[in-house]
Order: sequence, then structure tokens, then C-alpha cells
Amino acid sequence: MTATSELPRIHLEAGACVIADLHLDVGPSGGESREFLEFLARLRGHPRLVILGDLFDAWIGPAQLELAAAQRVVAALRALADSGTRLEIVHGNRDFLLEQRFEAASGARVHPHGFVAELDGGARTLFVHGDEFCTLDSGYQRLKRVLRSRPLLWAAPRLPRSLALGVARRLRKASVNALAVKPSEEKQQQRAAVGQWAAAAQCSVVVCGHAHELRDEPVAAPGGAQARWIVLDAFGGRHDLLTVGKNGRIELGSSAAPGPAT
Ligand SMILES: [Mn+2]
Repeated sequence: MTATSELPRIHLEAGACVIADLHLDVGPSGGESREFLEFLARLRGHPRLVILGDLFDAWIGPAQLELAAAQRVVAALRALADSGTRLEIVHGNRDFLLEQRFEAASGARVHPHGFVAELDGGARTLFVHGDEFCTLDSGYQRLKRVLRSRPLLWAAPRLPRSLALGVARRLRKASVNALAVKPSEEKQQQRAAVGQWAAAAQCSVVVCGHAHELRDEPVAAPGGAQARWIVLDAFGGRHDLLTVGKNGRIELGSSAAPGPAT
């Protein structure tokens, strides 16, 4: 578990929007990402956009920036950032190689482990991708530690481009196959882990993605406290958008209608 005291703190103002799990294919045969680009156009005037991980279905490092499908998305993010909307992007388990060169090109800030948000007059809220809570899947957690270890994070951007793209293609195939079957209990997010994170971060609300399916329910935190646990639908689902309203109110809605900027 990441030391929650080291997570960055961000003030999320009224009008801030949060989405997750777009899984855009920005590989050599990647598409237009049209729904996402249209959503970005609707967001003009909003103070901030948070993307809670897995924006891309695979990101191999800076070499990805050379591909046309990636350039389209990065340029659209840049245009939104230049218009005054701040962009905060959390690593998912599929795009954890997003780094400084992506930040420089897109105008987004990347937060590898999530962040703690302070809402106007509202609750301290923890924003993470959500794979942290799959604590019974020990094979996955072990792999995650290796994949995000310093030597591998150093080596990944230095792989020959053709090799890296091959890896990305195979990752994508594995992901499409994995989405077709409902994960077993041990691969799912564990309520107890959500409660522990909420308590450790001193947050009364936890927002994440990763499971691709809406949840909005109470969880027990150690010490008898309760927290609210929200999982957003994957982008394109009915409840794929969280908006911060007046006085830090959390509103769930659809990316098809993001509502007014404040
Ligand atoms: Mn994920």
C-alpha cells in the first residue's frame, strides 16, 4: 500500500469533472477516439478534468507519442489545457508509463498513485484508479510491484520501438480477452481494502474506476467510521461522470451531458 500521506493534495473546485477507464486504442492501428474528443469539446469552460486511469488501453512510453492516434488525443488534451481547463491524470494499470514527456506534450499533470482532494466545504476525498483494492489477487499485486519498480520504469522508454509496440499489441489482446469474462471474486475490488485506504488517508469518500461498473455505497472503515465508495462506469456508460457541484457536492451523471461549468 502506498503511503497515503505522500499523495498530492488538490483542491477540486465547483465544475471539476472526473471520468475513468476510456481504454483508448492509440496503437499503430488505433482509431479516431471520436467520443472522447467530442467530450473534451463539451468541457470547454470547466475548471478541471480528472481522468482516473486507463485513459489509454496501452501506453509504451514516449515512443507512443510518434503515433498518429496518440497525437490526436494529446493534441485535443493540449487544446483544452491551453483554453484554461486544468488536467489531472492518474495512472491506471494499462497506462502507468505516462511520464514527463507526455505531461509536456499534453499539458496534463500525471499522478502515479492518485491524490487526495479537498472539496469546498465538503469531504476529503481519495481519488485512485482502483486496482489497489484487488488485494486478494496476489499474483497481480506482485506483478504490479515488478512492473512499476524503478529498473523497469527506467528501461521501458529505452526499449527499441518495434519491440515496445509489439508488447503493446499483445497487452491489448490480453485485455480484450480479459474483459469478456466477469472477474472471479479474488480478482475483484475488496470492500475491506477500500475501508482501510479511506481510514489511512483520512477521507470519508473514495472515488475510483477500474471495475468499469457503477457502485455508490457505504463501506466500513477501521475504527467504526463509515466511508462512501464510488466506482465510476467505464467512459461511455450511463454513470461515467462525476461532477463537483456547489459546496463540494458530488454529482453522478453522464459524459454525454457534463452540465454547466460552475
Ligand atoms: Mn484498470
